[in-house]
Amino acid sequence: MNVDFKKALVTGGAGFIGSHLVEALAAAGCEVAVLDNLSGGHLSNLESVKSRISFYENDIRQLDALEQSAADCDIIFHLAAVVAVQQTIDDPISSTMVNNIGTLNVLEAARKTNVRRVVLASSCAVYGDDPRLPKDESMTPMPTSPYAVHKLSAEHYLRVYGELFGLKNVSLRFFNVFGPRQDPSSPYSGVISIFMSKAASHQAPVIYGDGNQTRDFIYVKNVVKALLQAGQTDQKTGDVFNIGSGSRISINRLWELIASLNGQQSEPVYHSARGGDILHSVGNIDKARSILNFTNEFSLEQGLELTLEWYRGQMGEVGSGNGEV
Ligand code: UD2
Repeated sequence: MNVDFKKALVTGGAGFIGSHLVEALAAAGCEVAVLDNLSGGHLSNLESVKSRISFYENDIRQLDALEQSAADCDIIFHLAAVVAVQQTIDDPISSTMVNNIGTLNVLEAARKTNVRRVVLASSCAVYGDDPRLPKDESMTPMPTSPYAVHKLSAEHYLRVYGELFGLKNVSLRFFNVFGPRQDPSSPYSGVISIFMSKAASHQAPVIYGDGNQTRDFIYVKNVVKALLQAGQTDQKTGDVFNIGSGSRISINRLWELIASLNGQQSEPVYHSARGGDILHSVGNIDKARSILNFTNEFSLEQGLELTLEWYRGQMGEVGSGNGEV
């Protein structure tokens, strides 16, 4: 995909979503700076582009480091964050320093270095457990975790910087993103990463509750396309967009799909429902469709197939001592 900016900074660019974005930017001929403190990201995620990017091992809590890496950039994609919701509950103060002060630093760095645009990775978590479906951007957000508060307030900081300083910006509320490089190692990791690593080693997964709960899963490369399109939208500064597939499937069905792609017959093990889980979630993506021309190029099944292939490859590498899964 062509882009109309020459140099981009990606905060959190060594992470799961960030590294896919960095690859796409480099493929589009864009000069890319990556700032990442490697707390969740890995340099190995950037292996295929390492000779074509400038990497800064730094923290978004350091304004001077951000200013240095933002120099000459036309745009900042701000993805760096404490993304584990539980971590923001266990340690709200230090996670706020990263997610909120860090975001303010990104905006200040943009202002001071004359970066023209910022795109923020926000989250469907801002909707909280409002039972109305699908979630659309006109609903009043009702965060239920520090993480969701961080993302909502970050959206507002962007809007305010647009109004006060003319900094063009857009926030994208991602639904449940999945794909290669997503870390399956914590009980709070995305369900697809956990199911994939089980499938790759032919083990049965655990399903919490009856498995009829539903989610809107979106393949990471569809998210990258949304980020690139959002980076080129001027007319909607300060606006927010849902980025999902626009449809939902149950966790039971999800495992059936993965098991069948893997030629596996393992029955899941059922445990009691996870405290605080919402039952259903799906985003209305009409606004992104009409304003950002957003479409899901990869279907759920295609995404699952590509993801399974990657996790299987990682298992092979683990066997030979090189993998991270
Ligand atoms: C996401 C966030 C969560 C919180 C929530 C707010 C992630 C990974 N999780 O949770 O922290 O912000 O949104 O709405 O970003 N499940 C299983 N077996 C497993 C793992 C999960 O059955 O091994 C279930 C889980 O109980 C849930 C569903 O799968 O019902 C999806 O879980 P998830 O953690 O991937 O995503 P979600 O939307 O519940």
